[in-house]
Amino acid sequence: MSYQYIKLEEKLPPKEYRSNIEPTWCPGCGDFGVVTALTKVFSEEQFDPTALTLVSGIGCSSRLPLWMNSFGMHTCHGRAIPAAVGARLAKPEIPVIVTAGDGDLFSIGMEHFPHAARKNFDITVICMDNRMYALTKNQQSPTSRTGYKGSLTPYGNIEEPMNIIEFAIACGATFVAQTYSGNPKHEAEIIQQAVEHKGFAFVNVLSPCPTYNKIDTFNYYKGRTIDINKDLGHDPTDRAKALELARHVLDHDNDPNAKVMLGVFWKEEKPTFEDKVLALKQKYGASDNPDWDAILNRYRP
Ligand SMILES: Cc1ncc(C[n+]2csc(CCOP(=O)(O)OP(=O)(O)O)c2C)c(N)n1
Ligand code: SF4
Repeated sequence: MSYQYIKLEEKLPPKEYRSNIEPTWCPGCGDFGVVTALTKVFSEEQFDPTALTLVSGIGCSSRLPLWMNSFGMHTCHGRAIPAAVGARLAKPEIPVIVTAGDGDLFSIGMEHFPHAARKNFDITVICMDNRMYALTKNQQSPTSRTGYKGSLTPYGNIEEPMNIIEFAIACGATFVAQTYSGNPKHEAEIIQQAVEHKGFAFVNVLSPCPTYNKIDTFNYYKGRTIDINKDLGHDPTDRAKALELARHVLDHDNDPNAKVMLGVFWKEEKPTFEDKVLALKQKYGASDNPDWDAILNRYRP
């Protein structure tokens, strides 16, 4: 018992998934890579633009749904996940994808992530991780490295960055991966796997901000990345190994010999929240068009 996505009978070219609004992002912004990857994936998956929802919060990255030909929700800062869950429950045959920043998802919006993950709603959450707040002009975020100099940390960030890969696995996400905007092929492959995954899928996209972040740049990542699945043979169904690798995902911040790990860390098959609701409905014969008056009358004095 499972919901199936609405699909087109034939593929649309990737460009058909772009809206006619010109992106206002700076030239060279890593977030462009996510737009390209998504249009490619939507075309491959034969998603119907009129049956597809992208949800974001607030931030440079969160503008993404504006550039796309699909339904889009630009919610309040940090509230993309609950809005996405609402859309998902209302129309479970429509794919729902969250596209937001590291600040939006892991700072102000943090409380939503663990509960959506453990309940295993069938949504894909894509974090465009530039390791700072860009829209508000360069403050440190939960993923900023120690020592990062932003507008509020002129002497360098005294905090340690949050390991969001380890966190996502611990929260119960059933698909956890990391990719990089400088590797479009890998990025599209990983996002496609996440979208096809039945359950809560989290993809962290390392997405440089050339305007403000002068450390976590395309140049920094060049030659530093390693594919944990192809190069290290990591089996994403091995939880102990997934957690062990995830523990070291930020080692490169302090160790020039450590690699930036890309790939699928963790994947497990579990019933989704929506499928459990469907099973209950079928078991107890619940109607999709109930007699609301009869139900309410039971509670009327
Ligand atoms: C309730 C609320 N608090 C604060 C802000 C200000 N604000 C807008 S975007 C943002 C951070 C954006 O950072 P991130 O999500 O990492 O996205 P980026 O701009 O880096 O892509 C903040 C603090 C806001 N818009 N609303
Ligand atoms: S400020 Fe940074 S994150 Fe925002 S659009 Fe420009 S390059 Fe992209």
